[in-house]
Amino acid sequence: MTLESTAPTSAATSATTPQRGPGARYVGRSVQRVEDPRLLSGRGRYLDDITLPGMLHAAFVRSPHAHARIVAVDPSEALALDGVVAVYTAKDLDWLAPMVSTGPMREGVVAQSRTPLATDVSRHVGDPVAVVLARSPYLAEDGRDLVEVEWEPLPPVLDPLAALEPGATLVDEALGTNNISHLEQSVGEVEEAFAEADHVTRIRFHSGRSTAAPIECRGVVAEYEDRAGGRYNVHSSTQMPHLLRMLMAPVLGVPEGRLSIKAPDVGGAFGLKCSVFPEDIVIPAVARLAGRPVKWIEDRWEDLAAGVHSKDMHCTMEIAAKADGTMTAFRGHFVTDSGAYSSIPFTPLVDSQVAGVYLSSCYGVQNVAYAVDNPLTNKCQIGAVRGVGWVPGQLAREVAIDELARALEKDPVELRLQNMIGPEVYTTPFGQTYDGGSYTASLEKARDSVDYAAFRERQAKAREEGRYLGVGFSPFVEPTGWATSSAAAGGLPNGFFDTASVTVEPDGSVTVTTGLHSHGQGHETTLAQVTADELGVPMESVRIVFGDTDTSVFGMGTYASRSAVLGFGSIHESAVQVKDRLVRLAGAMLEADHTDIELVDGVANVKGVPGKSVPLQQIALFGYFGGPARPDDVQRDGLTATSGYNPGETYANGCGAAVVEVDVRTGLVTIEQLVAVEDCGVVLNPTIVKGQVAGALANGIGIALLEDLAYEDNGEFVSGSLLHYLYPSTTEVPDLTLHTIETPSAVSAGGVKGVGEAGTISAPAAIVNAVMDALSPFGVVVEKTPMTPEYLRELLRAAESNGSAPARH
Ligand code: SMO
Repeated sequence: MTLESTAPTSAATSATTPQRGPGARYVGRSVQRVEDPRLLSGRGRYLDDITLPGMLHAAFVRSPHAHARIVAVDPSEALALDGVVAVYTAKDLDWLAPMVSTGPMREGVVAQSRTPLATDVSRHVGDPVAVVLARSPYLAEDGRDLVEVEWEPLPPVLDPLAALEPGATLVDEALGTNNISHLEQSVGEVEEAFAEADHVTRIRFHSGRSTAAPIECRGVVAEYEDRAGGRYNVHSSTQMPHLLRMLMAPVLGVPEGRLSIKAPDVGGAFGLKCSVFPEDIVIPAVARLAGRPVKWIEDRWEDLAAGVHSKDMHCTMEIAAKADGTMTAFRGHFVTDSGAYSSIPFTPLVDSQVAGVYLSSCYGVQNVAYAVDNPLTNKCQIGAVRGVGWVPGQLAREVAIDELARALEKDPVELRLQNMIGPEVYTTPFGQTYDGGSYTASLEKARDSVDYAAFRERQAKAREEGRYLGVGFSPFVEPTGWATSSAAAGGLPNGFFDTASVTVEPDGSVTVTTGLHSHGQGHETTLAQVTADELGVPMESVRIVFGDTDTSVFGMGTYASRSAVLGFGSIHESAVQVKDRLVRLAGAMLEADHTDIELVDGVANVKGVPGKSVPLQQIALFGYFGGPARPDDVQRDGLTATSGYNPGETYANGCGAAVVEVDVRTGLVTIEQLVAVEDCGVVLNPTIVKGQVAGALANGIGIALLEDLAYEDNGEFVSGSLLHYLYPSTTEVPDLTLHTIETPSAVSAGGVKGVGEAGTISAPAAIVNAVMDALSPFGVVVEKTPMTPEYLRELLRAAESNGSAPARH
């Protein structure tokens, strides 16, 4: 894997942006990850490492049917098994409030209520209906198999388009509709643009059903302290401890002060762990009923069948264009096959709506319209997973642009460059304001990385030999740094921000607490880099504390590629206050004006006066115990400052490119080269960015070629193991070519943008376009992911039988 950095572009800088100054020694460097000695040597403390005294183990009885009435549940045989302690059903949990998604948080969404255990009807394979508690996880599973459920199968709703038809069977009768939300938005003169177009391209694309499948599945360990009004202590593998507490407390019927959420080391999350799941509620509730701590660790079947699924979207995309290639209008319809329950808190709109609102991406098209629908079906719920609906939206638009290029006989790279916005701050037709980016530069860089001109020659030569090579490009914009303005621009009327608390302890070491959470990203490293630079202290003296609602300041958690931006900003806002106190203390100690003090490597120096210095440890001690000579705010607040941060909209951008070969006899796609050009603004740590991008690209390969959560025609789920749900391994991930361009954000502290989802957004469309390019002699039209060998052979066979295929070699 190669990583090459390109000089920062100067397109977007701002006087209000604190840039890297002379004291900045860590940001921008590939500092080794602080957490790795712990995580790589097996000393991480994950959920399953937590054992509480007297703890019981839980196993869930789940529906084998897509849609069925629960006639009766008989636990007697399970209860007779030695070691089984209790079996609970929905009746035992009738004191809980319903889980509601999520009318109040989003306008235009039907609020759906559910109970954490199904009461009368189960709505997808894997829907939990009862829970067994036992002395060991093995006995709990044995007990689970002995619970007798009498089912009455109901007709399943499996086709999302049919689910939208009047008179369709309802997945949730209480709602009176299958459609969680229908939204439309249109800006400019869309109808006119299509009427006046020289050419209209219209495609259909179905992006397949995939999920995160993190190495560590989900889990919950909970206890209930039955004293002083009662309190729940819950350990959860979550990405967002405080929001989980906020959303769980009303269901459990306690104030937030009587619910603690602790998220230990988390072995991968990718968005999957920022939903609230039935098990999050059931485990603490039954711990209370049983009077003993309870642990539940999800198995892989449960993860795949009953976690969250993602990206199952039926897209229609239309482009209006002039004969010279100018694109004049985009129109998209995005139908998410939403599953049986509206996920909490983000709802299935986390896929469909974001495909719509960012439809114009990095193109200057001014007439844009979209509609979204979110039909419920008897499948697993759709929720947040890396790249969310940006991935299907990107696929629909970029595949359509390649189709337009073929129709107009234009080069797909030139066509894109012709229609792209410039590098400066830009407001889209739907009102998102991009903070500057390297839109054309990253496409040009990707083009050069695949040696485009030479590739076309190689491709022509290979075709003569009966080998089919193709190249595809996928420039993208990634919304990052989710805060109030970016959420509003993305269609969520909720305020998001984040907080950090920075403390210089009496010995000069530094403690930072944050409500962000790290589940592999390396926050213990990057946020320490930021803190060390801000305060002028050695990184080794900084400790980043997170993942516990009892000890960390309130925060919104980590998802939506937000933590670099929110972490940098909130630490910056807090650290400047603490640093101001430190230099004034040092000024008093050194009898110098505080404006002449600089803090470097944990020592305060008087600028230009060699030898006149005092170490931070002495300053801190003086700060806490130095008596009346100290500034007033130090006497009052010590050396702690807590500040929030709420940046403007922050958008990363870049471009993916893929070179593939398709074996037309087998339909197998081999990726020869996969390129990512990433512009996430100022890079905090190149190694960590490289890791994020490499992982995201692998994820994108999976979406393009392999990952498919499949249901049979009767709604049976058939992808319940990693033998059936394939994700890419070393044999499918080629040597990756990674480039970075740094366009500092015009709005965020430090010029930082996020990077967590970029490769997952760009890679699938690049790979689909490359496959279509390879197969263009056959006139094959790819209309879905994953592009399995079976699917491509089907298309090729159809092309052969209607005579459009070239002669076989
Ligand atoms: S799907 Mo991400 O953690 O917002």
